[in-house]
Amino acid sequence: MSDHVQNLEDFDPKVHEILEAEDRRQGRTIRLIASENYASTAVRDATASRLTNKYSEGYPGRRYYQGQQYTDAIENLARQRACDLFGADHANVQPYSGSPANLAVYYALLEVGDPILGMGLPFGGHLTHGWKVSFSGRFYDAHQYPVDRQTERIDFAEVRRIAKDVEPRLIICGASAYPRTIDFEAFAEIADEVGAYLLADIAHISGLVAAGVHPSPVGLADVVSSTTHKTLRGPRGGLILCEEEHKKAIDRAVFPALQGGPHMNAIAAAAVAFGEAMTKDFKDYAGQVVDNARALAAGLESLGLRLVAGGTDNHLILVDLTPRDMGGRDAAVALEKAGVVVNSNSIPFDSRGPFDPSGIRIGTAAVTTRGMDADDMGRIADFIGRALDHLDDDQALNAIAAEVEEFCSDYPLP
Ligand code: DSN
Repeated sequence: MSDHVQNLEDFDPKVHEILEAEDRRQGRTIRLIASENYASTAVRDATASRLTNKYSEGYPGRRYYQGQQYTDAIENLARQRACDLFGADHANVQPYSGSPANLAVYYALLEVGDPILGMGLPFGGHLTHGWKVSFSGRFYDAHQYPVDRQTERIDFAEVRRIAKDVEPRLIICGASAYPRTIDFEAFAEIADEVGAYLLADIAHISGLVAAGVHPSPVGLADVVSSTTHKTLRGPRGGLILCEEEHKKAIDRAVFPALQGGPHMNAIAAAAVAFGEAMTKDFKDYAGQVVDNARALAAGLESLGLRLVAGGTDNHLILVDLTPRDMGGRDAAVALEKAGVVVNSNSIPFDSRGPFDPSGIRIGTAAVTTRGMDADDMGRIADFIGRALDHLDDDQALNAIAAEVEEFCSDYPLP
């Protein structure tokens, strides 16, 4: 057998060993990173398919290389399922991930230098919503809306005031760290009043939207962007949904303007994930994600922790550690030692810097996939509370990690 056809373990034991170790890490720890999930075996099978070998620049029926009988079939299926799942007119399933999807939307709708208005990164927005270090803050005249200082929720009077002032060509709603329901109707009204396009970036909540446990922006926003791997539980990838009117501009922006060959194996896996998301099991799953987030939020509050915006309506909780006199980074490092994996995160009006902010962000999409329920959230809150009480005590943190591993062994990875 030539080296080329040997399996991974035989050919490259080093890589194999690292991947096995990652599997064990994922299995023995509690995954609370709000943007992560566990894709199904079916999704991973499609990701590993031989479509990874194929180039297919263009779109179904109009490709630049031969041999597209099955790429066309798979991309058409993915597009149709995405449209059916979200009730959209058109879907582009080629973006490599969420940031390239947003870049394509900007490219399609704007000229360089146009004013845009998005949620500030420190208030829960994404880098690509106009933050200064991203293309969106450099190539456009980017303005940002905050959340209200008291309620830590979006203040639509303030969004409207800023929108009237800066007259953006595009308003971006959606967030990476906002625990409350997003009122897409209110954003659409403001966009309409100021003559702006509206982009809803639902990367975090697309699984909840697909399942009907969060309101949908489809039909309200001109364009909707998403990743496919967060609450939607697919492969890593991006998705753009739009009205018929923007279809040509969006498709041209993705290819040929910004991308070359689409990753057809990821598109096949996205088709599988869209199919999964149409099932009753997925609807039940998404409802449980929200129930679990509420249960975990209640558990954390009962430990005396302060939650940004007073709790959660979705899959995500932001904990403000300022009253505990600790930074988010120290907390995240200690939690990881205890087997609980989160990320440190800025909170609204954070007095600390982005590398060591005042909060941690917690999400329930992944633990719910493993089958954990609201009672289990009580156990998880307890692990978190004890780890935060023993920030510098490695022995105590190791002991919690052993308990976490035992707890996780009841919930095998998909
Ligand atoms: N990195 C993603 C998140 O964690 O929210 C956003 O791109």
